[in-house]
Amino acid sequence: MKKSEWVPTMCYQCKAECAIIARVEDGVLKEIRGNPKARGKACVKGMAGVSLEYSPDRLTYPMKRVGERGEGKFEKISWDEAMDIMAQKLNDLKDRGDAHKLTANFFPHSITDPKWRFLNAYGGFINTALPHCDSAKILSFIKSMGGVPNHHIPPAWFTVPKGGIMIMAGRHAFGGLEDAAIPNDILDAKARGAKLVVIDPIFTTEAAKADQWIPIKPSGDTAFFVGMMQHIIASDLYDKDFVENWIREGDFEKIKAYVADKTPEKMSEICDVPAETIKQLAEECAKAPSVGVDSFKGVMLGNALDFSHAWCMFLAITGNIDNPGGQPLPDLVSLAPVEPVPEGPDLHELGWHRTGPDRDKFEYYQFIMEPTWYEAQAIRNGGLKVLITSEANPALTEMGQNDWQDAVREKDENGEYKLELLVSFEIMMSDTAKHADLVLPDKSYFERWELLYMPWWYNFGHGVALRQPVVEPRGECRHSNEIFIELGKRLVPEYFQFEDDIAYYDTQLEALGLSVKKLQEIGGLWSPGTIGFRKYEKTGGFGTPSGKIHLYWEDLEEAPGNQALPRVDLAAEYRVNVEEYPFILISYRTIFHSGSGQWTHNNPQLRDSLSGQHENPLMVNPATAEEFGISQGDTVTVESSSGSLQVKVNLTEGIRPDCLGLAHGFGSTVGRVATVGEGVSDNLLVPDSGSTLEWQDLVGGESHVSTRVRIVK
Ligand SMILES: Nc1nc2c(c(=O)[nH]1)N[C@H]1C(S)=C(S)[C@@H](COP(=O)(O)OP(=O)(O)OC[C@H]3O[C@@H](n4cnc5c(=O)[nH]c(N)nc54)[C@H](O)[C@@H]3O)O[C@H]1N2
Ligand SMILES: Nc1nc2c(c(=O)[nH]1)N[C@H]1C(S)=C(S)[C@@H](COP(=O)(O)OP(=O)(O)OC[C@H]3O[C@@H](n4cnc5c(=O)[nH]c(N)nc54)[C@H](O)[C@@H]3O)O[C@H]1N2
Ligand code: SF4
Ligand SMILES: [Mo]
Repeated sequence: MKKSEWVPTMCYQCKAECAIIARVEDGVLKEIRGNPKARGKACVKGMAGVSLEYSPDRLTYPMKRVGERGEGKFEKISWDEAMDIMAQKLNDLKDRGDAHKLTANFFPHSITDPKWRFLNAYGGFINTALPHCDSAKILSFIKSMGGVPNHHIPPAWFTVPKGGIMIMAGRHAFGGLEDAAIPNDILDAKARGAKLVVIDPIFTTEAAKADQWIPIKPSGDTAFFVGMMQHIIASDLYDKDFVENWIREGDFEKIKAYVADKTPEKMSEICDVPAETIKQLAEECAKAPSVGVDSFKGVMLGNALDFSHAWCMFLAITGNIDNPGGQPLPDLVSLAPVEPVPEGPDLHELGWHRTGPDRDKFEYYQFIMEPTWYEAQAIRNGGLKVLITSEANPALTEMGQNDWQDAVREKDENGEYKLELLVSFEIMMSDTAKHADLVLPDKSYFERWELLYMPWWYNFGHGVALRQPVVEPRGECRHSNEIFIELGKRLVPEYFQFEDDIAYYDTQLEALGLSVKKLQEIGGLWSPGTIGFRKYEKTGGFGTPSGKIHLYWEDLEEAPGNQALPRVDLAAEYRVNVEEYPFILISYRTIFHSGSGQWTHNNPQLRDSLSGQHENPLMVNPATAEEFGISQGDTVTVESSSGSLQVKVNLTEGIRPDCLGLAHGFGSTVGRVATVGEGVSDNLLVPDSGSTLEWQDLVGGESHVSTRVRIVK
């Protein structure tokens, strides 16, 4: 009889990090399923994790670059040599007084991740795509409610009552998962009698399941929600109790005056949704027992901050905050600090903007900048000397991908690379690793310990979760956390007095009466067991200075364009090229792939043309195709102001005629599967932040989602 067991752990085939169970037979990983203790779902990527674990593309030993950057020529080295190269360079940088010129492009699994601790202790800083993807949203919730309810946490769909309304406004919840359980939670709520409304220029999988699909014009969401508010207030349908008791005195009057002339008819002209539809949904929302709104990347063109602001206003005037089916606020538990806690450098004092250069210019730019754009800039102006990437793929991640690659290869007058050291922790060779000086083989998520602590995450119920090794590591793989703890012991030992990662997590878990071992014994998942609705009633208010909800942002009166109240139409800022570039390119996610990364784009199961997604043809509406004389399967050239690419056409009614759609993340140039798979990188078309900086500063968003393009047959 073979020894077979199911081990609970946490998936990492995408950044949702769902709870899974892994079947291991005689030390070999065989099968993955959702963990029944966490509502039991794993998506297709999660189940394809076995292919990742045993992929022949896995990196298994450290390597040093021997050719030029980007050539992809490496030789095997020892971990000792790799550690020495890093320690020497970092010591040197610190001696020069330039510790803040270390940047790490990471994905932190916990707000107390050991890698992040190292950065704070050493004096470098983190630069990650993760919080910048919805920083406008986070900022809005902090300003309005004094809390961070909504990073990757949507409304708790499993709490929606009968008659409740679920609105996805630029949220592809069945494809860009935040938890594999969410699609089921939404469908279960529908089965209980809740209504699903999808506002999206694309007929997504959730639109197919929706009671109502509203194909909005991209970037029209602020106008849409403001139009609904006007109608609700004018019809005296707002939640008077909530408004009176919980909105700061004076703010509601300001909103009333602000929306007065923003009628559904007027807003309809901006968002291209009939006024009747705006009114109908407004009335339904005002009368429903609950309304939950979820949005993510869909708000990123143009009105990111304005939309997030309008979204908070809408929730507040309809009384949908911290109620079942509405917008939950986090019920935070804290881990114990590991003393002494490093403070991190004061970047503002160093003359830097929050996460980038030019503090003065970006006084009001409150967001985390697009990491790759910032990196390219900082390499060129001498602000970035050592870059370490882990679980990120900046060579393909973002708009202006080629500019990042060029900057990394740029040399000074002495023929030395301007970026002195580039280190890539990876599981497989990637386009980023191809440019690195050191390529370090990380342990996969089946091989390492990790404490996941993002208290507002949907999936772990506002608690902690344990990732544990289920199989032996491949080759010489070591976990990046182990490496950073070792570097910490060498470079900043006063902050790394604990023995190893387990000891670090044990200290943190003491605050919850847990340890790694205890957490393991109870199945790896712990939560306080409550979502805790209407906590503000018990605690006497919100985390804002007044304890009430702030909907008028007086501190932004002086910001460019006055951002104290949402601006409904920023079209002028982004429609500059409207005649030249008549279409809006929509980049969206698919259930089969994660980001731009190797983990799924190089997985044979997920790249299969029948059971996965092999390529990303361009979505074109048949009416548009007819106008241009384009047929199914044709290859067309798509051009933007910053680039062009050739792509196969897929005709579909499921997209607005003024939009073109492209699934994000394709375009890898390395790996056995990725290089034979078809597909193009949308980021070849998306201009980098630098080219849209002025309006980004105004709107607080990034141009990931929608770019102005044209078709050339
Ligand atoms: N499978 C998978 N899951 C993932 C990820 C992944 O790469 N793959 N990535 C994770 C990460 S990092 C993130 S940030 C989330 C992102 O999660 P989502 O934001 O839900 O993912 P996208 O598919 O990019 O969704 C954007 C949706 O907005 C629509 N849209 C575009 N412009 C507009 C607009 O102006 N208005 C409206 N109303 N809709 C618009 C698009 O058509 C698309 O359906 O997904 C996470 N989950
Ligand atoms: N055009 C366009 N661009 C976008 C977006 C979009 O919607 N459209 N979305 C943006 C958003 S919201 C985000 S968050 C960013 C995400 O962009 P990134 O943060 O760069 O993430 P990924 O592209 O998913 O790359 C993750 C990398 O980590 C590697 N990896 C996987 N597992 C491990 C591991 O265990 N250890 C190590 N060391 N490495 C591992 C993978 O192989 C992969 O190369 O992309 C952004 N870029
Ligand atoms: S959504 Fe799928 S791939 Fe992502 S963590 Fe969950 S199961 Fe894994
Ligand atoms: Mo993201």
